[in-house]
Order: sequence, then C-alpha cells, then structure tokens
Amino acid sequence: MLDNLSSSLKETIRKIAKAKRIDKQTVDELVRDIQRALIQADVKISLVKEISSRIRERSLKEKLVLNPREHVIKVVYEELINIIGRGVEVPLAAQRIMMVGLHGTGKTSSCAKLARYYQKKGLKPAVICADVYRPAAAEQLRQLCEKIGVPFYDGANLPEREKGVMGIVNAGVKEFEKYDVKIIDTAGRHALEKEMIKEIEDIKKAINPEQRFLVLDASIGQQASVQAHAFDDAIGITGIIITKMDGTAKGGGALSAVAETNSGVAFIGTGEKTDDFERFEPDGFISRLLGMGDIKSLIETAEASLKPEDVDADFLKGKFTLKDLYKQLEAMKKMGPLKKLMEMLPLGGLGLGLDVNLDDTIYQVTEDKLKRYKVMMDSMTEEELTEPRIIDGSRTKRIARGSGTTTAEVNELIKYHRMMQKMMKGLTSGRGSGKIPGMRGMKMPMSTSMGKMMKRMK
Ligand SMILES: Nc1nc2c(ncn2[C@@H]2O[C@H](COP(=O)(O)OP(=O)(O)OP(=O)(O)O)[C@@H](O)[C@H]2O)c(=O)[nH]1
Ligand SMILES: [Mg+2]
Repeated sequence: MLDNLSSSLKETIRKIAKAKRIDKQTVDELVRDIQRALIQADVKISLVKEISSRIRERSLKEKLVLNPREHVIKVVYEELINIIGRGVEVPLAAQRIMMVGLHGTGKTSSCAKLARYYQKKGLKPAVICADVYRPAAAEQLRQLCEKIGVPFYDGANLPEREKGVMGIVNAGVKEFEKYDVKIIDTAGRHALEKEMIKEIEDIKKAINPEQRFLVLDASIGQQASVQAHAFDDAIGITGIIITKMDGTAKGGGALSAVAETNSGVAFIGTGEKTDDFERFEPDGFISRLLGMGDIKSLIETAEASLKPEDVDADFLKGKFTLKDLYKQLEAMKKMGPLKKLMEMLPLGGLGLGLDVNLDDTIYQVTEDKLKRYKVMMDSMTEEELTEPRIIDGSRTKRIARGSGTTTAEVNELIKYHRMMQKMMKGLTSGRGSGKIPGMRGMKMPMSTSMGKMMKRMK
C-alpha cells in the first residue's frame, strides 16, 4: 500500500538519521525529497508547497525539546498527519449505517468488510441490500455475507409492489431489529445524477442512519474531494472509506483531498478479501509509512519526562561523572521500561545498528543490570561519585560489600562508566558548532549509546 511513497519517505528519514548535522542545506534536501515523494503520490501541488514551507520553517526555527534529528522527524511526521487529516471516530455501538458512492467504488465489498469489522469487535451486524438495479447485486452481497456468517436481507419475501428501494430498506431495518449494526448497501451510478442523490436522501430521511459512509476508489486521487463535497452536501457524510489502496500509487492524493473537505477517513480497503480492511488512524498510518514504531508516544513520553534540568551542568564542561551516569539512569527510568523506550526510538529499526532489535532476555538482563548499578552507586561516597578515578581495589571491595554485590560487578560498572564517558566526550566535542547535539533531548544519544555499550559488555 502506497509502497512508493513509503519507500521514498523511509529513505528520507534514513538520510536525516545519518546526517552529520541539521542545517539549512540538510533541511532543503529533505524538503526536496518529500516534495518529490508527495507529488508522485498525487498530492496536490499547492498542498505540497504548503507542507514544504512549514517543514522548512519549523525544522530550523522551532525551539528544540528533542535533539535536532528527532525534532526534524517529529516535524515531518506532524506535517504529514496534517495533510492526511484527522480520521474519524467509529463508535462501537448499536447503529444504522448507509453506504453510498459512485459505481464500482467498492460499496458492496465494503459492506461485508464492515460487517466483519463489527463482528470481530463483538457486535452483531446484519446487512441489507438496497441495490435493486443491478441484477447480480443482491447475489454478490449474499455470498459475501454467507462467508462471514452475517444475516442478509434483500426483500425477497416482500410482495412485488413493495420491492422498491424504500420498501426493502424499511422492511430490512424491521427484520433486523435485534441486530446491533445494520448496514445498508445502496446502488452506485456512473455520475452524480440527480436521481441517485434523491434516492439516498430518501433513505436517509426514512431510517435516519447514524453513519453515512462514502466509499471512494483510491485511484481517483485528487478527484476525491469533488465527490466528497457532493455527497456531503446531499446527506452529510460522517466518514469515508477509501478502497483499493493496494492497487494505486495515487492513494496520497485521495487521502489529502479528503482531508481538505470536512470529512475524515474512517476505513481503508487494502485488497479484495473481506479481511483486507482496516481502521484509518492517522498516527499509525504515518508511522508505518515512515517505517517507524510508535512515534507519537515516543514524542509525548520524551517531552513529558525529560526537562533540561535533568541534565547536569557539569556535563556542559565536558565532565561526565558517575553522578551523571546516575542521572542518566534516573532519566531513563522515568521514561519507562528500557525495552519500550528502545522500541519507540524514532531512529530505531532503520538499520543504523542502534540496538532496537535485541530480544527480550537481553532487555531483561539490561534492566536488572541498571538496577544493580544504582544500588552500587548508592554505596559510593560523594567523592567517588564525582571522581571515579579514585576507586581503587580496596574501595571496590568496600562498595561491593556495602551494596551486596561482587567486586567483579563493581568493576563492570566502572568500565561501563568509562565507556560512557568516552562516548559523551565524543558527543560534546564533535559535530560542527561545538554545541552538544540535542542537549535538551539527551535521551537519544544517551539511550542508544547505552544500548550499544551494554551489548558490547555482554
Ligand atoms: N484490490 C481491491 N479491490 C477491491 C477493494 N474493494 C473492492 N474491490 C473490488 O472492486 C470491485 C467492485 O467492488 P464492489 O464492492 O462490487 O463495488 P460497488 O461499489 O458495490 O459497485 P456497484 O454496486 O456496481 O456500484 C470488485 O471486484 C471488488 O472485489 C480493495 O480494497 N482492493
Ligand atoms: Mg454494489
């Protein structure tokens, strides 16, 4: 799904992750890459221009809470979400749903997919076929419903004169009184003809469905907004289903065009099978396009838990004491379990050798180890903590005794500290301006380097 867009965006993020520094040139390149990717995905030019200037502006001017690389990634992520819209709530409750859309967009398939969705959520769905024009329509829907064990109604029991659209809809709703979710399939037409609009207006009036889903074929790209507007004017669309996302590179156009209207995308269809259907959630969708874990929660956790005061001023002078290490551990603890943190790192999983693919046992050991480090440090004197160099053999023995650990473990901690110190020195001295990258968002270099170190120590 949107494979081209996804692979270009992933490549762009990878470039940012590897960039030596984030300056105007890097951001310009990033913006150019994103422009190319979006235009290929059929996103409207004016929208592409808009997002470009916002990314440029925000990347370089906004106050940093995260480190510069993460900041840029966060900006890209948020701006992409902006152009694909908010998505919509889909309540899991008893309701009536009518499906509308032009000919062949995937209404009938989506009725079955939707029924399956609610069925999986533990609700009882039933489907009504209000397409009396295409002879095979009822049979198509009946077969789909049979496969998933969902009851189906097409007015077969009605006297001939009541077999019109309104007769079937009214009888169907009555027939399925005891079912939670009643889904009504309607007929498609070739264009936005008056009669079709009249018919869906009548259905709406007769049964007052809480949900009115518009089904759009992703391959129409930017045209999506014209249809969304027209249907919205007629019956007030509560959600959009974009189908055939699997078969087109234009999905970006359809998504962004919809976002420009007042509607939001509720579901996307990703294949012909009844299970090829998913809820559309902008955060998850963009995270997946960018090839990352859960970016949103990472950003929220980082912003909520790490403040500048968490970082010792001594660190600025290029000194990295055991106390600083202690602070790091504290900060990391605040941010939650190590495993979760590692998984959430935005630069993780990009093949940069950052330790995000460790298995569970390693994380377990690592967290235990961190706890022991803290216990050992609690047994150290103030002097030892600020000048770890003075920790000799007899001090080591004392610390081990005091903390209920072994001398080997204390030595391991000292070794670990030394490695971290080296790492931090590298960070404070290198990289251009002499400033520490991501001073405020320390956890990125810290936690990744920490993971690396620990792997080496194992
Ligand atoms: N690949 C793919 N095909 C789909 C998807 N959704 C629907 N289709 C196919 O699109 C074709 C048309 O789907 P229908 O559900 O019959 O469309 P419709 O809107 O009910 O059509 P009319 O009732 O004639 O207006 C069928 O062959 C479906 O299998 C999707 O998400 N991906
Ligand atoms: Mg149909």
